[in-house]
Amino acid sequence: MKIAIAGAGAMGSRFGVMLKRAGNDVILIDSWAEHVQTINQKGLKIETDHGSKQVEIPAFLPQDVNFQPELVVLFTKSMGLPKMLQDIQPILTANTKIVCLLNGLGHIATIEKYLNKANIFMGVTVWTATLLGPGHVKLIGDGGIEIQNIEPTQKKAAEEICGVFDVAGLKAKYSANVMFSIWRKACVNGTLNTLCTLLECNIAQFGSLPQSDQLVKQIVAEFAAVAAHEDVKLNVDEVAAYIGKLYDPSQAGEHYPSMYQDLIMHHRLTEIDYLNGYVAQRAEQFGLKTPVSATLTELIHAKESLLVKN
Ligand code: NAD
Ligand code: AOT
Repeated sequence: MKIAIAGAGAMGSRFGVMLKRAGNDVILIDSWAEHVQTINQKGLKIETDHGSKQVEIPAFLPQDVNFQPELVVLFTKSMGLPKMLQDIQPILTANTKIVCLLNGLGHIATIEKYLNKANIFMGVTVWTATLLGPGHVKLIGDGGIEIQNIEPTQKKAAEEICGVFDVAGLKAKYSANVMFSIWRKACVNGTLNTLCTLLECNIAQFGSLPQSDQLVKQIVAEFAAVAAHEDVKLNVDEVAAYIGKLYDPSQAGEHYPSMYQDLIMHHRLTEIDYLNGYVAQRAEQFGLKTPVSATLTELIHAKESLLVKN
């Protein structure tokens, strides 16, 4: 299948490498010129549990792409999504399918401004990846994907996309309720990404703190209250238990969340406004109180003011 990865940082590189290895015709699209140039000149350098490797995979700046993909996999950060959707308009046809696996809330409304519902497939992933520098990523650990069509007639197409990912070893499953999956993953990120970034620790270190259970439950309860107003039912204890299992080093314990990578490692802006910030903002619209999410959002923005270079 002809596949374009739109946003080829840590996760886009992982998906690009695995889909190409399975025999697909894959290109990477990214607006970071040094990254694109390094990949084209030296290959993409990947660090795995079995050592280091160079993978040849064509990379393009958005304005230079001359390729008509059957499938586009979106992997920008949330803030970069509208610009990427705008930039790839020239390569999309009426039949191009787009899969969005970004973390965060509110992306469907953004994507619907650029594409028909029938072409949009939403999902979440628990794969992880780390960007070490231009053209250089670390891909360790195991993962999975859940995907669903958002237009009821497109179930078969969603199952076919799951098949393409699955054959590539990406462990994809059709989700019967992707909005639930998206909200539950947002709870993972709204707790672990935000708190590991403020506390400057990895997931296992956070999980070992005496405060971890109570903090997670408070945040998940706020997410659940807002989710209920969007017709998604989250069970706070079930979601907190799901998060608690990730502390184990055999799960995601050794992972430094992408928000930590952005702010602490690279002094870049974070996705907070699409996680706790989204919840705090929607709560206000619904007349709900979510003080923990509101304060965490302000704390991350304050830390961005201290660390992000202009
Ligand atoms: P990333 O930051 O690695 O890549 C996103 C974009 O940022 C790319 O376009 C990349 O080129 C650009 N970028 C990165 N460093 C740059 C630099 N120094 N200068 C200029 N541009 C730079 O993002 P990611 O971690 O792959 O995340 C993509 C999406 O997947 C996000 O929504 C994230 O929350 C989600 N996600 C990430 C992980 C993870 O482990 N990283 C896991 C699950 C979901
Ligand atoms: C993660 N991490 O989603 C994935 O880093 O943004 C991220 C992310 C799966 C399980 C636990 C954490």
